[in-house]
Amino acid sequence: MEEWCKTIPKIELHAHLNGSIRDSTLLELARGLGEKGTIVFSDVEKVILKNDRSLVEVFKLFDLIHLITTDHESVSRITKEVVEDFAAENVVYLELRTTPKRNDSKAMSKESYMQAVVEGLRAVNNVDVDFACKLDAEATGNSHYDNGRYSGAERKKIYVRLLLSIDRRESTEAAMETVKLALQMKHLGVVGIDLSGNPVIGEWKTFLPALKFAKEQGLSITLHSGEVPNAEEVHAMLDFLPGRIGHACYFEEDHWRKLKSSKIPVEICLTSNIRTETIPSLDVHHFADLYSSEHPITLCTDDTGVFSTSLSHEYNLAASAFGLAKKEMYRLARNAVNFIFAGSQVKEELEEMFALASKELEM
Ligand code: 6MZ
Repeated sequence: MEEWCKTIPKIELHAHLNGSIRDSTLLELARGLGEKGTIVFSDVEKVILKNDRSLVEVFKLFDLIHLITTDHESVSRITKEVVEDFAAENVVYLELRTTPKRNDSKAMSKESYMQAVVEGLRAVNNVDVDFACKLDAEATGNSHYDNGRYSGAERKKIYVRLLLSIDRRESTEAAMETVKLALQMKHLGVVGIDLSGNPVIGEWKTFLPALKFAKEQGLSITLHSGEVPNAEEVHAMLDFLPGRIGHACYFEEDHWRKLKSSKIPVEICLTSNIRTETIPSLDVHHFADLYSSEHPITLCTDDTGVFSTSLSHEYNLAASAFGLAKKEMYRLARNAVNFIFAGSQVKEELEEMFALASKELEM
């Protein structure tokens, strides 16, 4: 089944760039810093290779990852590799999110950080990357799936769109700076804003002005919601009516009611939730209830590197944990087209590609 899950076209809507770094790349970059004496490699190696981490430890690991990766060259390299890795397992549309960062010691601004991400997209060469937003009228429509194969003979194609993350550690001004940068970068495939970071830090009211502004300006919004118990914040987030929400682990009865009536799609990250113990086991995961009540959901990886997972693995996990057959898995994958933040032209091309794929897939 995992092999089959690899062959189906898939859509990834919740992947953090630095959380998706390859272990081998992280170790190589860390070794380099160890040789320069910036870090003690043997200490860092233990942290990187440790597999089970609580939510608190995950955020400590992110601080370490950022220490190792925040220079322009590494950001470009990681972006290139992450896109290649998703494409290799037949992800056909990737919404990649990342937190624009300043690093004065490397003369890095939020803008130059994002330029490095775009350089990384341009550097991908073993798959065609469609990342710059075309206006519908300008779209060429020369889909790479015209020959009746969605993968295989011709070069593969992956659509990549970017979401700029606001870290919950940031101030209102810093959040606003990120939104303005997103607006400036629309022509480079930035389609929205994400709110993420350590869920025990920061307050909703700090980010709200920037998120409101983003919405008014036509950016799509996704919010990490309910990663820790915070009933009031979850209500405020649902009232905001974001385009999607991520996780929804600590939701209470009235949150579920509100979520279901508003039909906000949920990005489900099974392995991440289990590893960080925000959900005790898959048999009590909210996937089952949302799936059976036909609420819009999409399977995602969150952080392939940090949680040693892949989107195919997440699909396989869902199939076995919730007893879903191939047809149902295919439908789940295809349904995600409805929740992407890119425009109607991309949606149509993806629909067409899924239709072609269904003729070839054994189901
Ligand atoms: C909340 C998360 C996260 O932005 O440097 N991030 N935020 N919950 C999660 N679930 C475990 N996983 C990742 O990628 C890493 C950053 O993404 C957010 C955190 O802010 C983390 O520092 P970028 O590319």
